[in-house]
Amino acid sequence: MFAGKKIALLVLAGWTLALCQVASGSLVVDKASAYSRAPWTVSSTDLLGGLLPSAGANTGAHVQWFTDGSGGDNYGENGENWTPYSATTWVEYALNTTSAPLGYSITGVNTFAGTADYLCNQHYTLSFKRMGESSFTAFGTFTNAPWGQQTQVTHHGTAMWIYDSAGAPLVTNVIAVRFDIYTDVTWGLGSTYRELDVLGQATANRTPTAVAGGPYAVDYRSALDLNGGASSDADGTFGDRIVSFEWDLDNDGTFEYLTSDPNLSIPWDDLCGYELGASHPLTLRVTDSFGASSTSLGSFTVAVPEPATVALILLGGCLSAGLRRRRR
Ligand SMILES: [Ca+2]
Ligand SMILES: [Ca+2]
Ligand SMILES: [Ca+2]
Ligand SMILES: [Ca+2]
Repeated sequence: MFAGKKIALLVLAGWTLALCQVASGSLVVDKASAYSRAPWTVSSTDLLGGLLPSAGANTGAHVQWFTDGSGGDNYGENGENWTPYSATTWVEYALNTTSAPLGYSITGVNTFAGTADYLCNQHYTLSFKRMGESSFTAFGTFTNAPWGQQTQVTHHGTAMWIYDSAGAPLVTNVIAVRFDIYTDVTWGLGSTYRELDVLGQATANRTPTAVAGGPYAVDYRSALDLNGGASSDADGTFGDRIVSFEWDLDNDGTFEYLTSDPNLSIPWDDLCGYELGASHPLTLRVTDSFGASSTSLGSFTVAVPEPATVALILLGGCLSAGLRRRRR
C-alpha cells in the first residue's frame, strides 16, 4: 500500500474533545501523496455512498463523482474530477437516518484529490451536525500537499485519512456532514476532489439508568409518594427519553404500577398490610423509547403509629396491620 505519515493533530485537541464521545485515543491524520495512477483506495460502503449534496455552493457539474464509490482509474480521463472555479466552496450531506434514529458514529473520513495536472492539494474544514442540533460544529481543518502545489511529478494525487488512534468514534449521533473546501485560485483552478468517504455506523442506543429514590417513609394511613425522577437516559439530547416507569412494590418480580410519569402516589389501601416499622424493598424499572430498560432497588417503611392511634388500627381499614401482606 501507499506510504503514509502519521501526524497527531494536537492543535485540534480542544475542538475534538468537545465533540468526541469516546476519547479513548488521539486524533490521527494519515496523509499520502505521490500517487502515480494507482488505484484509489476509496470506500464504496461509506455513509455518503451515492448521495448528492443536500446543500452546497459552486459544486460544479460533476459533483456526483464525490460519492460514486470510485476515485477513477485515470486522472481526469473519466470525468472523475471536480474543479470549482472559486476561492471556496462547500457541500453538505444529510445522512440517511431512517435506519439510524440516533444518527451515526463517525469512525473515519477519507478524502481523495488529484488529476494529471497537479491540482491535488487538499484544504478543507470538516463539520458535523448532530441529532437535535440546528447548525454544524467545526471538527477541524485539514491540509495535504503544500498550498498552491505546482509540482506535477511529486504530487499526482493526495489522500487523507482522519480517525481515532483507538478506533473510537470521532463524533456520535451525526446526521449531516459538511466540507468547506478552499481552492487554489492562484492557478485559476481548484483542487480536484475525486471522492469523499465518511465511514461509520448507526449510533447504538444506550440503556437508561433507573434511580428508585428513597428510602421512602410513609405515615400510617397515608399515601406513599414515589419519585423516579432522578432516572435518566444518556440519549436524551438526541431524541430518546424514558417512556415508562414501573414499580414493583413488594419486590416479587411483578411490576404492579405502570406510568409515564416519574412520580407515583400509591394509596394507603395498597400499602395496608405491610409490616409496620420494617423496611420493605421495592424495584423501579425504567424503559426508553427503544425498549431498553434497567432497574433500581429501593425501599420504603410504614411508620409505626403513635400509641394513641394504635387503637384506631383495629377500627380503621387495615385489619391486617402487622402482617406482611403477600400480593398476588
Ligand atoms: Ca465512497
Ligand atoms: Ca468519486
Ligand atoms: Ca437510550
Ligand atoms: Ca410485585
